[in-house]
This record gives sequence, C-alpha cells and structure tokens, in this order.
Amino acid sequence: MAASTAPHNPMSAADFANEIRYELKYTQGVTPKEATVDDVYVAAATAVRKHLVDSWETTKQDMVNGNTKAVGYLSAEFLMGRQLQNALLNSGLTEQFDEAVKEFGFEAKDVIDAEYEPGLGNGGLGRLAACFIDSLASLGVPAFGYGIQYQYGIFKQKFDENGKQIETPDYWLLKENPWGHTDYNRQVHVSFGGEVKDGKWAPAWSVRAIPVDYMVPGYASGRVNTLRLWTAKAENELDLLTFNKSEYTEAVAEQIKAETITKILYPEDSTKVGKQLRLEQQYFFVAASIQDAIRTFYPGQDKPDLTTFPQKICFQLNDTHPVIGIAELMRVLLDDYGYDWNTAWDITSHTFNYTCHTLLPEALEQWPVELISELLPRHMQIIEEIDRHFVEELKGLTTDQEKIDRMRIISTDDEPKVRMAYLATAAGQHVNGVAELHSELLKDVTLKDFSDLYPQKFTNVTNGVTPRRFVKIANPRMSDLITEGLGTDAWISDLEMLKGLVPLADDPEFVKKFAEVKKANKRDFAAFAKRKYGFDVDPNTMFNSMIKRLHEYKRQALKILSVISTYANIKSGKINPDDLVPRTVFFGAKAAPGYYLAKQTIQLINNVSRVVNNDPAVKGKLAVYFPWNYNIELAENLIPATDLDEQISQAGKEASGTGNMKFALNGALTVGTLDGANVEIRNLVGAENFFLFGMDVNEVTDLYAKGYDTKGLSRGYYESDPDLKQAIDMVADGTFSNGDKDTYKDLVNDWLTKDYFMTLADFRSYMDIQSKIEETYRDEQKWARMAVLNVANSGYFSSDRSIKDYLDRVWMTGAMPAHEA
Ligand code: 26Q
Repeated sequence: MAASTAPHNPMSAADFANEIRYELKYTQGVTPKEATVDDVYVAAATAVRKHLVDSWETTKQDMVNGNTKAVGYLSAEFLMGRQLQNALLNSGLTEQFDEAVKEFGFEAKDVIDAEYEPGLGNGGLGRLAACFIDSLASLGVPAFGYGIQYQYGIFKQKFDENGKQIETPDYWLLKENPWGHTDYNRQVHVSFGGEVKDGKWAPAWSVRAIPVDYMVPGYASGRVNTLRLWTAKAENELDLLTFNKSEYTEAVAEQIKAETITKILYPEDSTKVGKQLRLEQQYFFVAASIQDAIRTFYPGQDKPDLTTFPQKICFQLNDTHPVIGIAELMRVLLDDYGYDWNTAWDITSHTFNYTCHTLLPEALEQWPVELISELLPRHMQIIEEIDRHFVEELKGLTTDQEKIDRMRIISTDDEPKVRMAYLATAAGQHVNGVAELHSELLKDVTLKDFSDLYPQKFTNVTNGVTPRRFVKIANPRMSDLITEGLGTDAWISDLEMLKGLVPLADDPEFVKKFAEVKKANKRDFAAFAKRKYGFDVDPNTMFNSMIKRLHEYKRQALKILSVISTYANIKSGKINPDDLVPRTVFFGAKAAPGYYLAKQTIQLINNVSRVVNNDPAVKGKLAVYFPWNYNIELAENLIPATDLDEQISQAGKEASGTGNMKFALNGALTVGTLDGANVEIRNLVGAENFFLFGMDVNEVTDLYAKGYDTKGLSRGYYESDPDLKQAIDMVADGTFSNGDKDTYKDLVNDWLTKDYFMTLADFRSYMDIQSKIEETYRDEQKWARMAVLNVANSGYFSSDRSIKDYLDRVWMTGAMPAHEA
C-alpha cells in the first residue's frame, strides 16, 4: 500500500448516509423513498459543506486576528466547475459518499451529474482564477476571491441543422445552489451617477450589494477560504407611491435597473469599446469588495488607521476588469476617511498589483472619459489627478515628451479615453505576464515605455492548473498508477514529485500500464460521448483534441484545413488510407455571439464533421466530432482520454494557454507553436517529446514587415501548395455547404486576401509535423514513453507553484501559521 497524505475523515459510510438522510428530511423535506437524484445531490452537498464549517470559521478568525497579509483576488470571472467532488476530496469523504448514496438507490456518478455546472467565466482567465483560489487555500494562504454572482453564466451552445452556433441563456440558478450562502446580513451599498459638489460626490442612485459566499476548501491544509460573489438588488424593492397609482411597471423600474447589473456575464473574451453596463459591473464588484475588506480587517472601528491597509491585504487585479478599484480606493481614502492625496496614494499604490492576460494592444480596455464622467464623476476627477501627478513624475524620469504623451493614463485624442492597463501599471507595485514569453513581450512591446522607466515593476508568473481537479479527480486511473509508481500520493500537493516518474519511462511494465490507462480513459470517453451527444466514437483511434475559445489567432482554421486536406487526399487516392493512423478529431469551442468569422468557422467544422463522418471512403480512418457547449465537465472527460493536443496559435498571440498544461499533465503529447506556455512546456518535457511546427515570433514579425496581411501575400501560399489550394477550394466550392458557394465566402475571402494570423503561411509546416506525429504514434511503446515523460516533467505547471511565485515576487506574504486543532 502506498503512503497517503490525502485528507481522510474517520466517519463511516453508514454515518455519512445518516447525515444525508437528515438533510433529506430537514432541508429537502422528503423521505429517502421519495428522494430523486437531485434531492440526494442537494442533501449530500449540504452534508459535506457542514464538514468544512469548522475549518472555515477558524480560517476566517485566524486571518483577521493574525499578522499574515491576506490576498484579495479581484476577478470579474470565476469559472469554478462543479463543486461536489472537490468538496468530497478535500473533506476526505469521497469513499463514504460512494457507498452512502447507494443506500438511496443511486450511483455516485449520477449524483455528481445532478449538479448544474456554474459557468461564471468565459475561458482561460476565469478558470485560472478558480485554480488560483484552490491553490491559495491548499497552501494555507489567507485569501478572498472577490467577483460577481451573475444570474446568467456563459451562454449554452447548440448547433442548428446547418451547423450554426445557437446561443441559449444559461439560467444556472434554476436548480438549487447548495454551495452559495446569500448573506443578507452583510450587504453593502454601491452608488452611481450624480455630480461632484464641493469636491464631494453626490451620487444619483445606489444599489445594495449582497454577498453570496462559497467555501473554498484547501487540499490537506486544514484551511477553507471564502469566495465572495456579489449580487445586486435595489435599495427599495418597490416604489410604493407609484405602485399605489397602479403603475406597476414603473414601480419595479428601480429593481430592474439594479438587478440588471449582475444579470449576465458578457460572453466576449476580448474587448469591444466600453459598454456602460460592463463598467457598472466592474465598479459594482470592486467597490463592494473594498468596503468588505475594510470592515473585515478593522472590525467595529469607526475611524480605523488605514495607513496599515497594505499590511492587511493586497489586491490582485485579474486583467483590467477590476482596475476602476484603484480610483475607488483613492476616493474612499480621500473623501470618506479624509486622508491627504499623498497618504492616500501611498496606501493605494502599495495595495494593488496587476496581471495582464493579453498581447493584443487592441484588447487592452479603454473607457471613454465621457462615460466614466457620467457614471462615476468623482472617480473621473481622481483619475485626472492621478494622470497629472503621473505626468509630473514622468518629467523627472525622461525628457522625451512624445514618450510622456504615449504613456498618459488619459489619452489626448478627440475622444479621450482612460487606458486601464496604464492606470494599473502606474498605480500598482507589480505588473506580471502569465508565461515567460508573454512577460518578455509585455516588456518589449505592449508596455515597453513603462518597462523602460519602471523595470522593477515587471515580473513573470507562469500560469498553472490545479492538480486536484485536473489530475486527481479527472483522471483517477492515472492518479492511482502514479501513486503506485511513486509509492505515495504526496504528489497531489507537491507536483514536482512527478519527476520521480522519469526512470519509470524506461520501465516497459510501467509504460504498458500507462498506455492501458489511456486506453481505458478513451473507452470511458466514448461511452460518455455516446450518452451525452449520441456520437459513435471509436476508442481504437488516435484521439486528437482542440478545445478552447474560438478565435482567429488560436487558428482552429488551420486544424480544419488540415483535416479537409487529409480527407481530400484519401478520396483522390493520393494517400493510401491504410498508411494513415486512424484518427478522431475533437473540437470544443464557443464563439462570442457577435464574432462573425469565428461563427463561420464553427459552421465549417460542423459541416466537415457531417461530410467526413458520413463518407464510407474514410470510415475507420478519419472522424471529426464537435461536442457542443464546451465546458469544464467536457474538459475533465476529454483531456484524460486525449493522445494529441493542439496548441497552434500564431506565435506571439496566446499569452499563456492553460489547456496545454492540463493535457501534458494527463499524458497527451502537444503539437504546437513557440507561443505562450508552450515554450516552457517544450523546455521542460524535452524538445524530442513535443511536436513543434510553424514560425516563431521573429519570423512572424518579419513576415508582417513584408506586408503579409496588407499586400495579400497569403495568396502566394495558396497558389504554390496544391494541398492547401485543394482544401480551400473545397470550402469555396460548396463541398461542405450542400453545393452552396456563398456559405463560407467571407472566411475564404479573408484567407486569400488578409489572413492576419498567417494560417496559410504555417500550413505546410503543420502538415509536415502531422506526418511525423503519425510515424511516432505507430510505435505505441515510444508514444506512451513520451507521454509518461510529459507527465513526469510537467509538475511545474501546478497552480500551487504559480501561487508560490506570486507570494515571492508580487504579494510578499505567505501561509498562515497552522491553527491549534
Ligand atoms: C473585457 C471587456 C469587456 C468585455 C469582455 C472583456 C473580457 C472578458 C474576458 C476580456 C478578456 C477576457 C478573457 C481573457 C482570457 O481568458 N485570456 C486568457 O487568459 C489565460 C489565463 O492567463 C491565458 O492562458 C490565455 O492565453 C489568455 O488568452
């Protein structure tokens, strides 16, 4: 038996069943006989939650009474995924649960499936926030996650009969939410609009911000932190005067306006010029969070000494979305507490740090001065003052007036805008990128002026993922094999221990077992895909996955063009199908509802899937599936079953990627460009265990300089590569649109005249690496050995390591001392 450091609860399965029975009776009001699977789910969740309460309470007390600086992770998105399995794992009740639910006539899997996945995020950034609060709790760092309790999460995706994306609302609160505790007794108020009178803000309207609290249990740390998501309610539920005049619609107008603020998550994951509601959301949650932090750390004090604030808590700004918080803390200090400017600035500038998640300059948020002035007039004044002080400071650092103009927080054009990334960089102690390459490019390109003058502010913290959810829970078979191989399960909280698997890569017995695990995971996934989507997936093929938001820069187009080319070459006889490694290609991707070319790409993938999967000529050789509504659940099922992962963004565009880490940790090999965290993955797992292709950042820059996108150079690649030409011609000629030549004309036109992300330029290199991949895959032993080495060398990508880097480089704090039991 391997040694275990996993959380363990001595309670018996029978006793846990009794607790579930108790909740069925006293919270659900049903007998065990009447209980549906939904009832048992809610009862089990309620029961497990109670096991965490004591640790939650002591963690909160130790945090307030102790001297360890806390972290406030401010994020507009937390993409948490389902909670039950994670809560069971961290309370040591997994096995008892599996047993106990049988008493009520259900399988554990079905009870877990009864939970509706909360989708309060778009993708990478939101999931990163969820991984980070897991690691903060697991490391015992005192921390709050602060965000928004949207009533509607990321839309649910369906496909219509033409393969087009249809969005439907995600009303996740339709089902009971046993995890969130709405704490009406801890509400705060947030104001908007109005004007500034005698230097003080006289707002026009306000709303109540009500916290919904979620426990964030650490793994084997004895700690439970809090995720506090704010929901907006009207100050007055109903306008009685209007109501009495029988004007009911008008009577609820205020309520509607207030509740609209937290109604829905914006499904765009890159910036469009600011919408008022989005700014209302941002200000709403940071203003509430700042009030919350002050009352938490100075309980019962009317005039606390807030010069100690930066020793109590530091706020991490997850991208620019919470950056208005800088102006809000200044306002609170100046107007509510009467500090002078310099003191207020000193406190504020020692409180915030900023993480940037993009490289595209156009994706940095900018808010029109006009909009901020109307919604937050006092904040606009303060930002103007910050801008003035900043220009003064810059004059002491450089004589380059153009540089000063470029760096101004408020742009000086006809429609002046506040550059939120610049505000965050000027006001924060630290700015970090999310992978080494990204942080370098931030310094050299996106924020170059700032890094020239404030080099000490810039640092890197490479992203990570939680091994609890994405290895231990998602891939139990592989986890057991690792534990067997290492003789301990301590790797779950010390992921660098996976290094101990390196020698086992040369143990044929272990490698064989590893390959068998993958095979079994593929069979599981095939069953899941049948049940959930009705797909007939062949587990004896290579599983090749590309799962991420649909973006031109991520280049799903490159992948689908390669599939089309292979299909065409089988059909024409250029490729002998018996020479092909049988392959199943999976796509998972949502497109922002207004992103036209992304939606066309989705339609194309669906129709390629339809044509290819129905063509007997390629049966058993090539299949394409596009499970709709990609979410955390699908990720947890598909990643452990995948052989080959696609990370094929144009070099210099993907800040990091985190899916790439999840795949490597689950024994998939990566085909990828030198972009984002791929660079670090390749360095760690070894170049020989990574399938590299395509141009690097410098080659991309040179090709732009030659006028690739402006002079239509992509056409040359089309003309000179018969495979590429054939694939694009098939898209254009109606092969994937029942003969209609117009369906994809905008996509085709973009490829042939602009192709900003250089899909065509990288096509040949991509096809070549795919041949090499096939050759490698044919040698099963070799492939499995490479997969083992990917797992063994990816321990670095634990979000525990990311959090330790933040502690050392950015937050300058650590774990709380262990509490007395
Ligand atoms: C901003 C303003 C208005 C509306 C929407 C937005 C918005 C929302 C979400 C802008 C960006 C996002 C999300 C960005 C994101 O997920 N970025 C990804 O972050 C990951 C974690 O660092 C990286 O791994 C990815 O490379 C990066 O693309």
